Amino acid sequence: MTETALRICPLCEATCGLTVTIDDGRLTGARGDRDDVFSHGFICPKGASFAELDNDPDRLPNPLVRRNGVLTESSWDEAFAAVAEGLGGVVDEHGGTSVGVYLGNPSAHTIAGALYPPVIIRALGTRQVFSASTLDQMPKHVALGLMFGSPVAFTVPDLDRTDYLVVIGANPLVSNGSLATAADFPGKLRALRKRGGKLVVIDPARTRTAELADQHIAVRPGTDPALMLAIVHVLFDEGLVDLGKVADHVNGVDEVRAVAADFGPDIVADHCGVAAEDIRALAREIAAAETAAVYGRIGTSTVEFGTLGSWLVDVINILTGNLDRPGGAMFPLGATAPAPRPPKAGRGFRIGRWHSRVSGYPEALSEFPAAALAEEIDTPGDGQIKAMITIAGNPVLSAPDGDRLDRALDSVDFMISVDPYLNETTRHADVILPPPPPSQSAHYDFALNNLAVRNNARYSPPVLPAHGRPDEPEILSRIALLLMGIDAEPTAVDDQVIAMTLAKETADPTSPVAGRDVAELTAMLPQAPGYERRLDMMLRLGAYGDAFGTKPAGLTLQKLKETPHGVDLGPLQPRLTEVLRTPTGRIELAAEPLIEDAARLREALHRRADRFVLIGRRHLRSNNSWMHNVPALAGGSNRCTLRIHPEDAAELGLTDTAVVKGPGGELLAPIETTDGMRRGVVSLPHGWGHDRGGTGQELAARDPGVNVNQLNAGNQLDRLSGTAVLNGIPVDIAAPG
Ligand SMILES: Nc1nc2c(c(=O)[nH]1)N[C@H]1C(S)=C(S)[C@@H](COP(=O)(O)OP(=O)(O)OC[C@H]3O[C@@H](n4cnc5c(=O)[nH]c(N)nc54)[C@H](O)[C@@H]3O)O[C@H]1N2
Ligand SMILES: Nc1nc2c(c(=O)[nH]1)N[C@H]1C(S)=C(S)[C@@H](COP(=O)(O)OP(=O)(O)OC[C@H]3O[C@@H](n4cnc5c(=O)[nH]c(N)nc54)[C@H](O)[C@@H]3O)O[C@H]1N2
Ligand code: SF4
Ligand SMILES: [Mo]
Repeated sequence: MTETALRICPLCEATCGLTVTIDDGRLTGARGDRDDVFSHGFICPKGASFAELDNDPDRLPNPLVRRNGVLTESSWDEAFAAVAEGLGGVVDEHGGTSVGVYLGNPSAHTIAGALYPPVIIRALGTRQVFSASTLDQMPKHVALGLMFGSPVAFTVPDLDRTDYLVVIGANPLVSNGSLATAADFPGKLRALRKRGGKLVVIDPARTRTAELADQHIAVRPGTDPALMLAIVHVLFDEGLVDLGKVADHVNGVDEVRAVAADFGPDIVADHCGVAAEDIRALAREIAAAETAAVYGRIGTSTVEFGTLGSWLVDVINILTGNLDRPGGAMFPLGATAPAPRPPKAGRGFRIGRWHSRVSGYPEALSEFPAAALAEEIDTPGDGQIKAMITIAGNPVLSAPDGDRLDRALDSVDFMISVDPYLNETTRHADVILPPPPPSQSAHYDFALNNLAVRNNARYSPPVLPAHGRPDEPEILSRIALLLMGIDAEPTAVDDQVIAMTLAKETADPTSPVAGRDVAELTAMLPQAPGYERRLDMMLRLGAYGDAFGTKPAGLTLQKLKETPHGVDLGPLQPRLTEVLRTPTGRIELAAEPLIEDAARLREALHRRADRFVLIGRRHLRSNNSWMHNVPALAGGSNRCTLRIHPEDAAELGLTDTAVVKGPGGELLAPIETTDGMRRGVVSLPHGWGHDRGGTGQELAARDPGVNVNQLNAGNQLDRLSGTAVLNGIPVDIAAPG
């Protein structure tokens, strides 16, 4: 008999609601849930292959434990015993601070990834913390922190209401959007144009998003900060600055004007490869639009001046009066975010509170650069990483210089990977603890709901039973308990967090539960898995919550369960004063680290242009490194090819393949000529290079592709955020010979 169930898709940031079909206890299909309050039936090819991905025969059903050098299937008890012995041994000998932790991208999409890694890191007391953030959005965090005092005060474009959208270095028609959670991003862009709005895309490649746009500006890679400063220059120069409603909350406007003075359109035009007149026209149009939003993503982030670029996106939003107003760039308010408190001065945000051991990189958000992981493992000395825990990550392919990391991981005393697959990274583990597939896991978007272009809350309980297999919350809790030396049920971790949180909330006079009794509140949480108890607590303490009974109409987990298609919490609302946490209580438009970095950028304007620069791209039917093993997503065109302009290819005498040489290595890739590439710019996707052996992804290994990150030496970082430069890498291209 065919049954159906609802499940939010965890495969990208769009968080679409799916209706999955189940036959005989197995997932057999997935379609968009038309009644989902957020996605209204939208689905992409990845979501449509949810059942295949879930059933992938190469997913590990049981833990693997290294015995006599060989990863061998074991029981869960044996695996946890091996963790206790191996990790315990390293901690006893070298301390918890010698354990490195790497958190990968799917951690942002799972309940487990949101709730448990902080507990593990705290239990270890380690500062050797790394994540995919420094291969991705860390520049945005740092820019937000410096400007608003909170590194998670995300601004997102109000897609449904804007009249003018500038997309810089993002390709939402393929990625389905990032740091702006919007199911059916493509549909929202079409709707914008249909209602008479304008879409401008700034990207060195003519992407699908650029093809949809009214205007495509093919900027030279890595030069957007200069381009944006030129826009700022024009805004000041032509008297177009109008801060609108936020005018009384901004410091530093004059300093920004002074910085931009050096970046006139005529000065940056050559550097950016964009005509000065086009820059002026763009500035005038943004200023003149009824409402406008500038939105930047990977192309503004994983570049040399990533933090500057991320900052300037919002500088333009602010100077044109578009921050915090409908149709502009707004602050979402997720249902599990703490309920807004009265405005207050914060402690401000700082980077570099401590520095990495080997290269002295500043921490950002208590993390070191992922690009520095290998050196922290393979450089002997005090504080060297002796053991590793990877959770939902594949840094051997996703971070620069995978060969070095490959060797480094091989050398640690002990390594645990929490991952469903045996892959390029996890093959080095001594114990792999595989979480069950998504169908057997509950889902709530703790992180992404705070980035949604419309506020909403949706919860999916597990669709299928896990048959006695521990879920990921339990796996991570058991690791945490081992480290804390506590012999208790896994839910003890949740109980501890709940006790701590409620103690703090009840003692806070501005909390919705100020002065109440912790025991009474705890008793109101459901008899349910620990993560559900925590979710219920967070919802009830949140902006829309029932405040533990004081607001009976408010949200609880029970209410979410009764509304399986989700609760719509309405369009984004202005809320600047709630989010500001700078010491002055105002937006710091000209924070010192940014102004200093702008001076470095001024120097870079005169740098000689490289013959070729490499950028990345994504594929609609892929996701970073881990979806190349699903038949429905494999094959077809646009796989791991080097895209190059036909005239560049002809000049170099390229026919089928090209040798690409970068600062960190060289590789041979099949070429694909297209006039959609800017001359002098080539692109290769990441997440490929499945030819290392010893992995368990049979299909992926058959069509391995090449690892673009091997071209990267790993020492080029955005200075402020420690984010690896993954776009705009100088390369030499030649015919094989
Ligand atoms: N050159 C270049 N490199 C890039 C990028 C680029 O644009 N260009 N992009 C960067 C970006 S934006 C990112 S986010 C990173 C990603 O970097 P990573 O997060 O390190 O890599 P992924 O390929 O996303 O690996 C995800 C891992 O999680 C596992 N996994 C899947 N589902 C689950 C789950 O439910 N639980 C657990 N525990 N594990 C799971 C998969 O098997 C896989 O091993 O790559 C970065 N690397
Ligand atoms: N199908 C699919 N969806 C995904 C992923 C995937 O791998 N596949 N990955 C997910 C992840 S982890 C993330 S972080 C998001 C990323 O989401 P997006 O940022 O929307 O995705 P990208 O395709 O990396 O888009 C970056 C764009 O920047 C352009 N670019 C490169 N360098 C520059 C530059 O210097 N300046 C400018 N202006 N543009 C530049 C590239 O040509 C590219 O079109 O996508 C997510 N969604
Ligand atoms: S767009 Fe993202 S969330 Fe939606 S179905 Fe596709 S992969 Fe899933
Ligand atoms: Mo990402």
